[in-house]
Amino acid sequence: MTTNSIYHIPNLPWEERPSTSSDVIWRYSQNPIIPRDLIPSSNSIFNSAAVPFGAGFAGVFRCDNKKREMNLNRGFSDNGFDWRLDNDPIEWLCDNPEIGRYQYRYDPRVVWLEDRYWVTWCNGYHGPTIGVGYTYDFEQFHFLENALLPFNRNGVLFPRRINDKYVMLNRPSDNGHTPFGDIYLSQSKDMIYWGEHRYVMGTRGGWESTKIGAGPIPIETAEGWLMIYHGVLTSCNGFVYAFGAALLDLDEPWKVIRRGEPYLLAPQTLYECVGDVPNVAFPCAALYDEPTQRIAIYYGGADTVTALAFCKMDELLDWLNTNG
Ligand code: BMA
Repeated sequence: MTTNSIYHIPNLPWEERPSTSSDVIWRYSQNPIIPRDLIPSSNSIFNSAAVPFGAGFAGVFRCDNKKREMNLNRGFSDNGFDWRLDNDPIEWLCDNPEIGRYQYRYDPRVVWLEDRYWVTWCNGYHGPTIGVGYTYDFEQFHFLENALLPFNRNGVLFPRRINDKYVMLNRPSDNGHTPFGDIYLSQSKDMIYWGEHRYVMGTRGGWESTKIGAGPIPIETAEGWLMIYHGVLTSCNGFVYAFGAALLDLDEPWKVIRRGEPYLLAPQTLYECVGDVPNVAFPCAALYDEPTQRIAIYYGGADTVTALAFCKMDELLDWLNTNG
């Protein structure tokens, strides 16, 4: 057992597995937790990240507005289920106007790392790349740099340095809807200059045959880093986004120890199958309470709403053993 305090969240949002289910993962019965119109400005609120903050929770939310601009809004919650979001997007403080200029921002991830909350997102800079910023207090947000050259998406930081380097999963892509994509990892001494790129894993058949991308911040366990990731298949009706899990080596996290063959969760409910982009379940955050083994996963449904799913770490590791 690690004693990392980031894995002690006694007030983690939780609902027991329904008696009718024997699946390793189950959806919250009151999904979606965030409707598309929670704030007056929003067209849709999805693919968003939550972290413990103070006595409750804070988050960075993907809010596409009614002009269909993609941007990031701040939110707070007492219980992790009911959220209050700002109607206006976060204004990022940035010393460099060339970098700070807004083109688009989406799919945020947030992690507590050493002394602050780091935020990464898909940032428009002559094409999609990975924006890196931070906040100490969810009041002021600082935009540091773009980590990588376009085109890249799904930049996800590990919650601690590994071998004295910051580590970021990412997914090289194209300027459009990207009909390919494997997960890579990049390393940095300072969060600005990224290199020592390593290949982590690529597409396989079925639900993850077209492209894959890291989802929530990886969770450290005694057996390895638990990486929840999305996988995409191309049907005759377009892309279908599901998510699954793999275990990465603790010291050399580009080495895959185990990888689940079936998906964990695929779009099957109305709010996952119907919306602005049908058939999308897209996870961006997972909260873990080690004493109870509980995991709460925040995911976007159909590029329209935000939903929650639950599982238990010990059961998920068993599932990876038997299904990997
Ligand atoms: C990806 C990203 C996600 C989105 C998904 C499905 O390329 O744009 O934000 O959820 O497509 O549209």
